Amino acid sequence: MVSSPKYLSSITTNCCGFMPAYAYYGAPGSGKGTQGLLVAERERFMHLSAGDLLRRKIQEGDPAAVAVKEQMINGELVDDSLVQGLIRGELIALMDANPDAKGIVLDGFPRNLSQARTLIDMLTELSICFVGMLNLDVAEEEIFRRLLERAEIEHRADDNEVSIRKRIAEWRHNYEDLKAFFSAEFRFYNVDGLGDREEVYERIVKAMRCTCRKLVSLSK
Ligand code: B4P
Repeated sequence: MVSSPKYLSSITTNCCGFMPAYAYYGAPGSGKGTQGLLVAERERFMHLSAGDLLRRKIQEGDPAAVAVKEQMINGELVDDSLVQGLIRGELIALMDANPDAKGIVLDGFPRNLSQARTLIDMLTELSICFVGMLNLDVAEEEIFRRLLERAEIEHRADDNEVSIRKRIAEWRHNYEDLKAFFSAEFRFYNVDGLGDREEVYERIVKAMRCTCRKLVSLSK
């Protein structure tokens, strides 16, 4: 079933009028980008992908981004301060360009504790209401299947076996820290990412609404 537009519109009200923000997390190939784009298209959310932003900056010839190109290809996280600076600039530009947006999905940011803390400060400063993090859970065999399939179509330099293994290890390494941080102060949900895109989409939207209801009941 495809959700009707504005399925999530009540969330804005529940955030006391502030723009709601969600972070999508997960191993590479778990579907963060795919689902972020769907929510953006169907619910009038903005979608900010850290990976896409870095790739765009490299293409534009931004020297700091070009300098980390090899790290990205190798499947390593790039410098926190670089990503944080880029995310902040893009967030401000997106908000200026989309005054009617209903919310924002941060895809692939934060990926560690330091980025998580910076994000909360950044959003507070920009009067954005952080609601919670959704982790997309997908078995390792399926991750390899998806990314090796994508490699044949899109030829992304980091979609090779060695890099995929490193990216999965990085996700595992930071998972517990992020889960503990967001569970304690905000919300953290595991969402089953197996199944077709529509099935996963339904689960995501349900989790987003559920996360928000908890926020409201907490504030009462
Ligand atoms: P990303 O661009 O975020 O790459 P990724 O983790 O591999 O996820 P991606 O978005 O591509 O995949 P998705 O889960 O959407 O990051 C790339 C690199 O940038 C990092 O390794 C790092 O170097 C750097 N970086 C990014 N963020 C950073 C940060 N915060 N700090 C430091 N460095 C950072 O999956 C997409 C694939 O799965 C597609 O092929 C899609 O068709 C398929 N798919 C999705 N849902 C499916 C479904 N339900 N069924 C079948 N296939 C599905």
